[in-house]
Amino acid sequence: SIESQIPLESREIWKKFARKDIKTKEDFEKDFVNHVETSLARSMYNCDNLAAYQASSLAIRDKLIIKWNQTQQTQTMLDQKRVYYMSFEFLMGRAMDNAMINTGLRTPIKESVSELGFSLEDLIEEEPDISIGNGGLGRLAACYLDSFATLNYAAWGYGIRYEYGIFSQKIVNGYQVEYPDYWLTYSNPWEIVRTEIQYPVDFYGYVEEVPVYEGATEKKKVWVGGERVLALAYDFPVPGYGADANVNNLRLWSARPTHEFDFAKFNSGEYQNSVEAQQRAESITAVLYPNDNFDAGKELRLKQQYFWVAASLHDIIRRFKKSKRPWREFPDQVAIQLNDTHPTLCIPELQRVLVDLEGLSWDEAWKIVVRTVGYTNHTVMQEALEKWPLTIFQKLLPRHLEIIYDINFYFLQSVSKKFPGDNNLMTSVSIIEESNPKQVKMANLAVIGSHYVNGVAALHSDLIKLTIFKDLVKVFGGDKFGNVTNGITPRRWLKQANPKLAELISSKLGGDEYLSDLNLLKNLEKYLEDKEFKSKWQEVKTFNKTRLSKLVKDLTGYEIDPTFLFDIQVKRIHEYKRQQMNIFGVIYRYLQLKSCSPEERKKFQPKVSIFAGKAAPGYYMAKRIIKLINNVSQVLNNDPETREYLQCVFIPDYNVSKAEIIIPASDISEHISTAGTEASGTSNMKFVLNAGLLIGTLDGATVEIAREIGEENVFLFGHLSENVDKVRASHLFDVKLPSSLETVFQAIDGDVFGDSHEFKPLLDSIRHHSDFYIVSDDFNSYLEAQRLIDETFKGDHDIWIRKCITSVANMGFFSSDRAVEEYAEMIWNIEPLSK
Ligand code: T68
Repeated sequence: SIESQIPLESREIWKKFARKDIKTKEDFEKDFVNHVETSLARSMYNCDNLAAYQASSLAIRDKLIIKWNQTQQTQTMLDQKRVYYMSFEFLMGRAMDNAMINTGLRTPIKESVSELGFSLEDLIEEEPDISIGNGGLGRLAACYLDSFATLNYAAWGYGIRYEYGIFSQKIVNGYQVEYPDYWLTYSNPWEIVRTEIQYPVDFYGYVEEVPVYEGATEKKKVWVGGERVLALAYDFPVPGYGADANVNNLRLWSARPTHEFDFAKFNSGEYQNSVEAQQRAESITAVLYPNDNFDAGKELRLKQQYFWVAASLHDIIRRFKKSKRPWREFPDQVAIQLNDTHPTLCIPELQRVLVDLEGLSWDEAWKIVVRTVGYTNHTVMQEALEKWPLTIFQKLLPRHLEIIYDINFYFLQSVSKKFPGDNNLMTSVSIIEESNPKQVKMANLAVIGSHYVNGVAALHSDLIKLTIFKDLVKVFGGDKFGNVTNGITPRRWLKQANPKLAELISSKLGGDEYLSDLNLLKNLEKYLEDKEFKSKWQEVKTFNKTRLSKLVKDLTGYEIDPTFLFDIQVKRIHEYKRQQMNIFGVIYRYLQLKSCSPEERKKFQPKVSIFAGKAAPGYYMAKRIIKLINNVSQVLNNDPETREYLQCVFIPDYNVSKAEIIIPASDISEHISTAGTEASGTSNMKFVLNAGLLIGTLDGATVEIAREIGEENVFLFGHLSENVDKVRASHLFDVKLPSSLETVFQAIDGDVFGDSHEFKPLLDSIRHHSDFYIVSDDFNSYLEAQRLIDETFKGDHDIWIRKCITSVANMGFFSSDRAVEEYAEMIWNIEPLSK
């Protein structure tokens, strides 16, 4: 039973007035008006869309909280193992629509809202995205939270409540301009501040030797922090899918100054600094670093990481201690999953707490740490692997650095026993890189300090064993390394993003069950010959393309034609993702059209190339790519000779809620990274699930998508991952452009798309700087795949639709429910909560 301070005789009254669940329209309306009048201090005379959105959210949130409380009570009572998903980023998108869908209340609330004088669609538009993430990694975490709750796992997310999420992007004269994303402007009805949950977190200071107990001669090391801040908890309810589903928790930490501070430790010179530092406390959680797949190595980022890790572990340990179990049972009660290396400090921090504070022996503690922690890797690219200069580490976390040295010492000792004299191996597996400056290699620490390491798609998981972790595989054996292919939640990425398709599918499959058992989609194959079904399928696509056209008009002013083939590439802008190759392809097509007679042009499949995505503010090349896309758009969309056949648009400020409109509208989407560079990709899954086909390289999860839906349904091209090194080496000193690409470059050099100087670095990186991403090698094969797409799309349209239906029918594997179940079974060793 759960402890309570309420005397038994008082409990009846509590029960009598326990908050009732929203069941009917009337319940909702009552709560809505109540929130307008009290929580918002407004009335029917000054309730605008924003207030109505907030009141609706508060009413729905109340409902979630009731369930949330029940879920937490059940979890505490059952005292089963819990999972803590540590992610530095959660790209949640909007909460309200999702909450209505998952609880099954969307239809009654829509009616209520309309009876109250509003349109639900308008209210949904009032909600800012929760964009505290960069891209795939953050969105993956959000999909997994949805699956945890839906599948009834006792699993929490832990992250940071950044006040500024990923910047919002405007396009000015074709250039990206960044604006701050202050998503908390109108307060956030979805969060609950837990003023009672605050933990101190220390930084800087020094390490001291003190007696193990008072008066003892034996000494132990302890850390005396120099600067202290408070971590304050904010909770976000995460509803599972289904009327009776659980509501899980996402806990985000916010930094606050503290007043209990040991000034005595400081001389007067440091006093000033320490007070200033106090005032700077809040800056720790002020802003999300806007880089994806790149390690910027800034001290403030390490500070963010420790702040978050220390607060989360404190919380986890407090909860564990309530059960009064011995420490050795910690790994039976707690699983901690590291979403990339960002939370790797969990390893030395847990070791520190166990040894320095709880008095366990080093070996006992280390066993517990390793059994508790699992690590997910999301990249093989060198520039994305986190490394911290020892100097920064030493200053900020002096005791942790010592612990890391000790971890490394014992580890290397065991390595040298097994592989005596193999110095190269020792250098490669060491946590410390003997570079100048010396650095802590977080990926090595993560592998050494966890019991299992997984990649995020089959190809990627094989690659990490052959590249960055090759030598660690020698030491630990291959069994420590495995794969969990990423997945996406069909609740948001089908039902919410594409209600028309979801409805059509439900009508055939006899209900919504497929949304929680995605393999049921397989039954759609029965309708491959059903004419009426196929024509409805086409209607849905046209509806979604029209919906996107409206958005494009609103955001860019360009009018695109829904009868064109929609060819879409939306993701962070990165050279390895090769948006440059896509735009070169568009230019090639344009030049072809220009050189044709008007009669010949009519043979072309009309097409619009749609781009969206943010470039990291400091990523010069990525920003040039955006500028080129915008310049090309301007030329193409204003060329009366060709615009009936080819258009191009760049949609500004790509985010989750825009993705929900963009993805369902695709005929073709592009996943064209240099083979071996994209760990998985997840938008590839979203596009296929929304009845679009892919053009792609054999990279990341696209390999498995082709396996599941049939290679004949994917337009594959380009060099294979195993050949990329060889291809690269072949033009280390001299790149030969194919004539197709040469023509494109000539047009750009000839100022056809504006001042060519702006694009010179982009072209030079290919023609003069050895073309690292092998654009020149893959270009013709890419054009050939595009030609095949045109031919297929223009040909018998029934064939196209059958491909789409077959593809959707075979997407069951890519549900995040499947992915989460694999983690639970293979890595966490937990079962869903028994109800
Ligand atoms: C992505 N990684 C992978 N990183 O690129 C993508 N990096 O292939 C994969 O599908 C996805 O993770 C999910 O597994 C990222 O999104 C980042 O955003 C990131 C952020 C900070 C530092 C480094």
